Amino acid sequence: MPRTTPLSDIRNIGIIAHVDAGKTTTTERILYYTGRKHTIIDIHDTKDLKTSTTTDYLEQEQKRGITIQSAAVSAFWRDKKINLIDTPGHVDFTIEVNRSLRVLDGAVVVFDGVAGVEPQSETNWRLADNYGVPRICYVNKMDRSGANFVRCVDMIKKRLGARPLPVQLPIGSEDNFKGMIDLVEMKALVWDSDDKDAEWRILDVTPDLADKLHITMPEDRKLLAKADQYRTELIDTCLEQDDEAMEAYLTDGTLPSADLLRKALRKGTLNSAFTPVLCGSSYKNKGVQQVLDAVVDYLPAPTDVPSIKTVDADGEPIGERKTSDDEPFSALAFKVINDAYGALTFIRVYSGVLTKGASVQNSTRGKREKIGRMVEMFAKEANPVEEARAGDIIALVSLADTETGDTLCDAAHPVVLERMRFPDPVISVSVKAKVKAEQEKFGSALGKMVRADPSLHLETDRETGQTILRGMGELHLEVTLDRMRTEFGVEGIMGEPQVAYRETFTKKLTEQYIHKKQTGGSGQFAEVWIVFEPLERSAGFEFVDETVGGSVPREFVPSVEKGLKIQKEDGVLAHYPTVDFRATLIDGSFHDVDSNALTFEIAAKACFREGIRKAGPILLEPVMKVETVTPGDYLGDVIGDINRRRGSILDQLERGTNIAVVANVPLSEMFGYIGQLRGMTSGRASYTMEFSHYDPVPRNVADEVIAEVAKAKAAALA
Ligand SMILES: Nc1nc2c(ncn2[C@@H]2O[C@H](COP(=O)(O)OP(=O)(O)OP(=O)(O)O)[C@@H](O)[C@H]2O)c(=O)[nH]1
Ligand SMILES: [Mg+2]
Repeated sequence: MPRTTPLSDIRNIGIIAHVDAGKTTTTERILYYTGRKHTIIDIHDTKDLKTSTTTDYLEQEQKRGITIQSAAVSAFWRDKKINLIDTPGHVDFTIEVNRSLRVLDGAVVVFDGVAGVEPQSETNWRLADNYGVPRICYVNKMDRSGANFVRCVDMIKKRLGARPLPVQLPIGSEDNFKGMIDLVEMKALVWDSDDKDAEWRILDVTPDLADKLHITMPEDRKLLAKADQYRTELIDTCLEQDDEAMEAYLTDGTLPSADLLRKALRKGTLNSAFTPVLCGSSYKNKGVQQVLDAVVDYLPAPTDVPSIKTVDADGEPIGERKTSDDEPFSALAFKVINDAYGALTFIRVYSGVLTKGASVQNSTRGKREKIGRMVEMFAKEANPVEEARAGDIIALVSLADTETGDTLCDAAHPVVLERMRFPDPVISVSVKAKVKAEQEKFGSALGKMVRADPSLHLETDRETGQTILRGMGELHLEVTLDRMRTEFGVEGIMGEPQVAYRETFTKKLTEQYIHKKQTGGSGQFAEVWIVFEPLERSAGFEFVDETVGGSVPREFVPSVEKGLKIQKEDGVLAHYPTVDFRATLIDGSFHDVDSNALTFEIAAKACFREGIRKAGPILLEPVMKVETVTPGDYLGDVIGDINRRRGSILDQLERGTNIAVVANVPLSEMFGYIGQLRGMTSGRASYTMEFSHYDPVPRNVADEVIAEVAKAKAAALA
């Protein structure tokens, strides 16, 4: 089967932004204007679950009115095939933006015309920088009260350190937003109604435009009066991209044609010399078709971006694979989901052709995969396809071993493609099935959720045996459990975030214990002498036998060790495990009849309990290495807050326009940090943390912890 859409006619793009900027609203319009659907559903009409937008089809998305997982759709515009991924803006689901940007060629960055550049737009912008994704900016919500195009462009420059280049100017704003001046054609596009089917009129940009259209706000009129100035800036910037046009302009003042300008805009966008900025109101159906034009005109086809890098076992680049049907097959699995069709593995094909029934190599895992059903996804709808070619994004049904981030390739020409990077989960809770009988079903569903989401981690707590789920934030964990209910029919419950304390002691001492009991005829007897000494942090537990002359018979020494091992797990202060010490058995005595393995085990346990109580026992707590990235304005507040959390500052580093504060902070003080940090910095700071080491808990804090554990124990026994 020959190729149906030439590679140059494909646009693989993502829509990225801060939460609520209007990505899904815009996507919904794109599908309408390209004829992929006949009605438009608005976000606020989906809460009763009776209807949903095309891309926010999950129950959790409908109810909360936010996007949680990215969804792929495709549409044709001016004979170009646009494959589009609508991504979430909430920080907890950042993995979805991350993996989308990894496989997309270009992006539309949406801004709320009132709020401008928000934290998640900043984070996503940097992600796009990392992946080298060319983008265009769309200042949406121009109809909202307080919308300000110029301020937004200014923030793109200052906060993102980008070079924004307006290719449109809004005509009016708020209630009086009428359309925009197309600075490339130098024409005014004017809508007379908010109706989704309203056509725009095309007017000349004349000095009386503002009067004619009843634009009254001074700011809006001022901007229109500057149209020529903006047009000049556009032309000058475009000429930088085109030597010939520059030459013509300099010799006889020839102004470049609109077509020439568009070509230069495309070139400059692809090499990230600048970022074109458009404006509109998706909700009021103004400017969306123009965004589609810009996607076609300025964003890259798969062949316009650098070839995908291939890497060695250490992830170091060793070569590249050209985007072409004629190269051997290679693709990257960037997402696995579980749905009605079973496990679906989304892949982006970088080279070659994949046909149904083929056998390919998973070069990341060294396994073979047989390609069964292949589908093109349209949000939740799967449409079977027979083959996929370079540049395509499709899903494979029921692969055996392929996980997110794996490379699939022609076994005769194996390559591993550049890896994906995942964020580290920072919050953990214990989880279990609501109904005990469903624990197994719960476990298997949880396994599937974790497989689909690399920003979730699952582990079993060694001490409590509890299942611990780690994720990006509370919403992330909450949504994960709720999706298990709707997608796998099993309900779970979540515990409070917990800190794993430990115990140790500070003094070396020798303890003697005699276990002696006389019950009727037979008795129990064992005597042990044990030296307890503290060791350095992380040394764990050591047992040494130094007895001589059979004071403790050889066969009973392991019983002493066993007794200590059991007892040390139940520390003398608050029942936490005791760590970092050595116990040396130096002496003892026995009775021919009354001594046995059990009596020595009992004696060792008691010896530990009695001894450690006198050895200056202390509580240890996990300390996290925390890195908080904040704009300089909030540095003082951030540091003050870390100090209040018993933290110690290790370092301050420059991070672009921000400062990274590196500190050690006890884990117990980190609960609720994200909320406090966001509040303190208007949401502009972020943090990550990882385990560093255990440290003694200060006396007053330890007393509280010990009292609390005692209270909980008492409550459990009552
Ligand atoms: N006034 C106005 N409201 C808009 C516009 N575009 C979107 N909205 C509203 O903004 C809210 C959020 O829109 P969404 O499309 O869900 O935003 P999103 O960027 O997809 O949000 P997330 O996916 O959760 O990050 C909804 O209530 C929309 O109706 C606009 O142009 N004007
Ligand atoms: Mg959305």
